[in-house]
Amino acid sequence: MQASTTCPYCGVGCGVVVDHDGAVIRDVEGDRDHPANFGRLCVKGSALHETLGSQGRLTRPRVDGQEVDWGSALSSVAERLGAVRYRHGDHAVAGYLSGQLLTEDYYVANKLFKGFLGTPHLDTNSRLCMASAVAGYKRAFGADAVPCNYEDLEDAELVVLVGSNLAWNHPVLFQRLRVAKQRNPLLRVVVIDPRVTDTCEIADLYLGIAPGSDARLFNGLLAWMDDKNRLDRVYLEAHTQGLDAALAAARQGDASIEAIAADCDVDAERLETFYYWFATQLHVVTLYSQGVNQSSSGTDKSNAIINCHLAGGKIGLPGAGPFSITGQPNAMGGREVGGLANQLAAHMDYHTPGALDRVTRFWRTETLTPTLPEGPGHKAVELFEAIERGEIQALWIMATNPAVSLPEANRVRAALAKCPLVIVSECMADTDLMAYADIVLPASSWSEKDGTVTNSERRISRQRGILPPPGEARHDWWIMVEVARRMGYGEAFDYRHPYQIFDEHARLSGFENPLVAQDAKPGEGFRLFNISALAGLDRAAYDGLSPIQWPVTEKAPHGTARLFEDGRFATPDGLARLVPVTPRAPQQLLSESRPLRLNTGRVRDQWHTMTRTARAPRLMNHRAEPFIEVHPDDAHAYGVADQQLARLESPSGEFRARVRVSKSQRQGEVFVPMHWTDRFSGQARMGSLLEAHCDPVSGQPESKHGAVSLAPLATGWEATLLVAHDVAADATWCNEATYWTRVPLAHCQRWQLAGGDAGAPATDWRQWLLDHLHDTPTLWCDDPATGRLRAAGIEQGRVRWWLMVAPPTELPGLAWLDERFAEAVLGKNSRRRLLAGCEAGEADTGPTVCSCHQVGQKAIVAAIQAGDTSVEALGARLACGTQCGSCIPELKSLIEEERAHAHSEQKPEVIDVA
Ligand SMILES: Nc1nc2c(c(=O)[nH]1)N[C@H]1C(S)=C(S)[C@@H](COP(=O)(O)OP(=O)(O)OC[C@H]3O[C@@H](n4cnc5c(=O)[nH]c(N)nc54)[C@H](O)[C@@H]3O)O[C@H]1N2
Ligand SMILES: Nc1nc2c(c(=O)[nH]1)N[C@H]1C(S)=C(S)[C@@H](COP(=O)(O)OP(=O)(O)OC[C@H]3O[C@@H](n4cnc5c(=O)[nH]c(N)nc54)[C@H](O)[C@@H]3O)O[C@H]1N2
Ligand code: SF4
Ligand SMILES: [Mo]
Repeated sequence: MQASTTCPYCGVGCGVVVDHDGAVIRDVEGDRDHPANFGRLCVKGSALHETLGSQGRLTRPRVDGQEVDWGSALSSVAERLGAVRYRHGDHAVAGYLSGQLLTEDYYVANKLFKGFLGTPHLDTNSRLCMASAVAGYKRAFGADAVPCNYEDLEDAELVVLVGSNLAWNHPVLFQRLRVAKQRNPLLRVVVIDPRVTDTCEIADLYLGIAPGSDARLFNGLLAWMDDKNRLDRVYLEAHTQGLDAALAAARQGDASIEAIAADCDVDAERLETFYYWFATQLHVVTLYSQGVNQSSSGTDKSNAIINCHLAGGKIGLPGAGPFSITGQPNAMGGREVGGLANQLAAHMDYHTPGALDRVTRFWRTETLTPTLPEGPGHKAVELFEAIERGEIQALWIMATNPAVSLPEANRVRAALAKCPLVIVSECMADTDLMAYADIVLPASSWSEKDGTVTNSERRISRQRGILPPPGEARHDWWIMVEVARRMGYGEAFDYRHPYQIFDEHARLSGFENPLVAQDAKPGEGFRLFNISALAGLDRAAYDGLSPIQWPVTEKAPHGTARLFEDGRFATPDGLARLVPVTPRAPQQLLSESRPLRLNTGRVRDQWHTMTRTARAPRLMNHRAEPFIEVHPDDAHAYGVADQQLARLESPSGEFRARVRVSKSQRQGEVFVPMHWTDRFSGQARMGSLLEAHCDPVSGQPESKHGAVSLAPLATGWEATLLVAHDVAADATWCNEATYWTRVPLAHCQRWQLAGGDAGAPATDWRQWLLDHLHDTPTLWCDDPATGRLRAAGIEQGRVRWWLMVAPPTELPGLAWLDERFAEAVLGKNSRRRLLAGCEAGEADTGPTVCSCHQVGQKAIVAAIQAGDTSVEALGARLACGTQCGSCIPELKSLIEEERAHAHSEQKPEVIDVA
């Protein structure tokens, strides 16, 4: 059977067609009819079916560590929340949500916490993600509204990517842009990012700016446009306010190209080329993401960008606009229902005139004590500080993991440990957060839950429930509805299906909301977010809902592709605002003891804390271990080498990982992935390194600009241990390892270990095996001179474990070894070669580059050396890059690297100033 739904990962929001039998999803493919992806999927999307299954799922509620039935779990939640409210007041209760909840879940949570529990302290992980973009849009347009759509990227003459690694994090959009560029050779792409990323593959110009210098760069652009008479005076006059103040701020200090180039640490000629391109093209899209948002001046950075668009009239047209791309599948939906602590509901803030009264009447909370909270609640970082201070006594967390993803994560953990009541709604059994939960509620997951999500271009799509949830897992909205009932709010939460919640959400969006701002009667407030034409859908219509872009109103029943086409904005006077911006440096200060700028972000094949992507072994091969990317000069200066272990330190924590020396990194900066948690590695949580400095307007933490020291991690040995999945080992080896990381493979677990002190007596590995695996080796081969050793345990013909004591660079073909764990009885040949680790003639192909076809780096390099010097030739020989296309940038850079290698050691140039 086939069913169509939406991908649960990134904000591109691709349509997915699944092939299933009602119990298992056998395959997934891109939905050709979905306007976000037209049939394409990236590697994460196409591996979705490999991440499902009941293994590892939470299947029963737990209270104080005891499994209980739903009745008692829900009563415990209701009673304990009630007790905290009674003793400490409504404001002692808080919720922390996520852009991975569906809109219907989000709506119920917002209504329950703000409307009925009477607490404003409901925030979401979107605070760490989109808050600055939201604040920037609101300051400029009077509403949190993304003006553009995906076609605009294709229709543009210039696409500027600022702080976005589109190739890895929004791969399908990247592919759309690549195709658009092939079709229209005049379409230019500029990448502005301190790191040379795979996104640079399609860049005509790359500006490797100093971290945090974006506002200076865009201020400079505004001043330059004015100097060169490139402002759109007609547009400015008719549709905006604030130009003079914005220009005055932009001209502070020295606004010469040379001075700006020096502050941003880029070449002046390149900078001016960018300014020239931007100023002379009308159809410009600036797409920005976490390099802009995750900054202590993120809101100003986004307004500096928006200012330039307004000043050039480059907005409200096909192929033009400032486009904040969203990260999570439903970051937008959360913003729409009002899930951020400074929002009330449905694009109304607490201070929006008439909003409190309107929402009170709509939710019918006027007879309740308490009434709606009167002002905003704590934003994420403040929320956990309030927990630390003991002001918040009860916290309900849904679909996010603050113990990993917040800055000063160790402090967050201490606060959670102290909090008297922590309730966690989660799909997976084993996450870092579970240790802090008093009540654990098993939630249904993607492919099981029903509802809607909104993608980056305001497009609402259905996620459809296809399989039954495992065990007793329940939908998030259902869990909240049952708690609300037990607290006496049954009437207001009388939902039996998400379509009813969606209907109420749609009605609220249109409640006392005139279609045009100027038509507002007294007491009515205009909100751009309006989907009133979707109110009243019955279950069948809701189930069949096609993707549609808001606003969806009587005036625009088929949705709205682009906003502000008429030049009217959502401010009271209809004018957009240019905002004066004074650039500020990152708040985490570099010093002699913390000399390096810490950048953090994503890798292509992983999703956040890896609870889902680590279940698909093929997604683990691209970057199998946590890493520290460092410039060769810094590697030299700090005494670390490629593939060695190293550690980063800051006052709040430590991070241990493997070094990747790379010229794509600027000198003085290091990059680490955000994904690894204590489930997967000993000490590789980036959140523990960062200080919690936030943007003063949006409250978004500065997650991209830490300050750390770097040093080698000295150990006496390194080892790789493979263990069959069904060996009951409790990983005691982690306790004494200086470094460990776990990599799920298809048929075994791979453990990468390091320990001992340099120069200490050699480890007795036979004893080690006895202690940790309670086994003696069947095969053994060692070299006392070098300390290298390989051993394996075989039981009744089956491989149980395999050990190599040597650096992992000496690992023989892992894929072959993994396969051996699947052999019921090890063949004679396999047994003979087990320690060597490969079939004769079958060499290790290296780390995976193409995850779809499992093609490794070594195999690709060998093919390039043999003359396959184009992506097409590599595809023809090895099939790499021929399915989802996510690895094409990496293939190209391997080709480049080999070429550079051939022409002596040169920095690969991705820059071509046309
Ligand atoms: N594979 C994968 N894709 C994802 C996700 C995932 O976990 N994995 N998560 C999704 C989510 S929730 C999000 S929010 C998006 C994020 O998508 P992106 O924003 O593209 O992701 P990041 O890797 O966090 O950061 C982007 C870039 O910002 C750069 N940067 C750092 N500091 C600065 C600066 O000061 N100025 C500029 N201009 N750039 C800077 C970094 O070097 C990095 O390359 O990805 C979504 N897509
Ligand atoms: N240093 C640094 N820190 C960062 C970032 C960075 O770039 N650098 N990025 C920030 C950004 S942009 C983001 S979005 C956050 C992401 O950080 P988190 O939100 O903490 O990470 P996830 O792993 O996505 O957590 C989602 C959890 O919800 C569970 N889950 C999934 N679906 C459901 C569901 O339907 N219901 C329930 N109840 N649970 C579900 C998953 O198993 C998982 O445990 O990290 C932020 N932190
Ligand atoms: S681009 Fe994003 S939404 Fe599309 S398949 Fe990949 S992860 Fe899913
Ligand atoms: Mo995000």
